[in-house]
Amino acid sequence: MAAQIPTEALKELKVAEGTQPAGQAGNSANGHAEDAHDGEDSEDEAEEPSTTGAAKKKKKRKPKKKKKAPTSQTEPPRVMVSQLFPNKTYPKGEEVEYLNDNAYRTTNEEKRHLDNLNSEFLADYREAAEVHRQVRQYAQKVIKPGQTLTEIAETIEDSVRALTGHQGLEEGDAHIAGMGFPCGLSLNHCAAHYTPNAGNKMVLQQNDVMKVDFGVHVNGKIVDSAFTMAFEPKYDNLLQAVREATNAGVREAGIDARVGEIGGVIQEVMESFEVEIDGTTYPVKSIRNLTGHTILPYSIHGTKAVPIVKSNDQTKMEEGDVFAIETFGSTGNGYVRDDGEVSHYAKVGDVQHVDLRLSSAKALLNVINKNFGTLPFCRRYLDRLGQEKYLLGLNSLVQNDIVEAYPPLCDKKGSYTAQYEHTILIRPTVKEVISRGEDY
Ligand SMILES: [Co+2]
Repeated sequence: MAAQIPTEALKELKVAEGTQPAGQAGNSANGHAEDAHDGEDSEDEAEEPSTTGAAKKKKKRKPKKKKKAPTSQTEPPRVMVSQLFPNKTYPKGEEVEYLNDNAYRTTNEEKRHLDNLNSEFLADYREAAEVHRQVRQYAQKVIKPGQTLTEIAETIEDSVRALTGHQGLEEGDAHIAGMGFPCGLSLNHCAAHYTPNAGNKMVLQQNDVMKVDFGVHVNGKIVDSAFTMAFEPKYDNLLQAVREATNAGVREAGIDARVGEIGGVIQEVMESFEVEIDGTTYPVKSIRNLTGHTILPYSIHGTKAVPIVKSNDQTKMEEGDVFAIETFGSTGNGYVRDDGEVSHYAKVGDVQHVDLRLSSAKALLNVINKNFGTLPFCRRYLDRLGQEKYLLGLNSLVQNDIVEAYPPLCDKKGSYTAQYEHTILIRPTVKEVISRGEDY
């Protein structure tokens, strides 16, 4: 889920505008990102059924990998991930060792001890990440033009709830595990925070570019990860630019890294690409008022931002931080505005007591507290809890700054935008790209 920079703050940060020349940094960076990714896949996720003659003859042979690969998952996915990986032996994400001044951390006793203290936190995060991977890989297989956005959102959300084992229909259940935030399905010039509300009949088209951005949480540990789907090869360069920009951001992240500099590297990679769509060539621009962000327990947007353009923000990444590294590329202005009907909301964390005069607002706040707390939700989630005629109450909670509305964020009409996003843990000993998969 994207974080947005207010226009005033953007001016203060003196972010760089316009395209940068295609630099070497971008190219070499891309190579590294690919290498790291490939290595990880074969190590942690690839399942290699050995089919040598000798192995076949034996009636029983020991599985090559100690981890059970998720081959017994169903289609659609309905088997709890906790059953596929007993005793919480969830797959690791991509572990990347720290460099230079921080290289000592890999083997340092004190850092390893600190890391061990977090084993429950890690298990929750790895479970949520495995749910995300299994659901998104199924989604990538079955989502096709001709389906309604409502169908697509429900395919993803029903699968997430089944794999976490929490349907979220009883009070408090969605708080244990389930959707970390609503499944965003933003099309074309819209970059983020669009999901259908009740009655939406929109159908995915062959020519569409769709950002699929959903969160999975286990005990409040939210995995925030997104990808882009397109069905026409003309968009390939746009998607590649953004995928590589996100990988560059993931690679640059680490203890003591300054977020403004990471933004510069992301921008350089992103803006080294151009894309030809229907006979017109467009430079790919980083969307300068969208950012990555820290993630806190039950809170999708922490206090630190990771810009996707060069900026003078000197904020450092620190041990223990969890970051969503997300980048957005656009063929339009590289700037988004609020546009259209709101679907996404979240209760504000540090809200002081307000005397609500509207009884429907009071009742709705009670429902939000008991089901979502500060986790983002959408109107469809209120519908499935049986809530009716709640808009007046919901708007009142927004007016009173108790609930924040997250309207769709769109670039100029006719443009195309893409997004890729990973969640990374800045562990004491190592950086873990928790949401890394074979797909992205
Ligand atoms: Co996000």
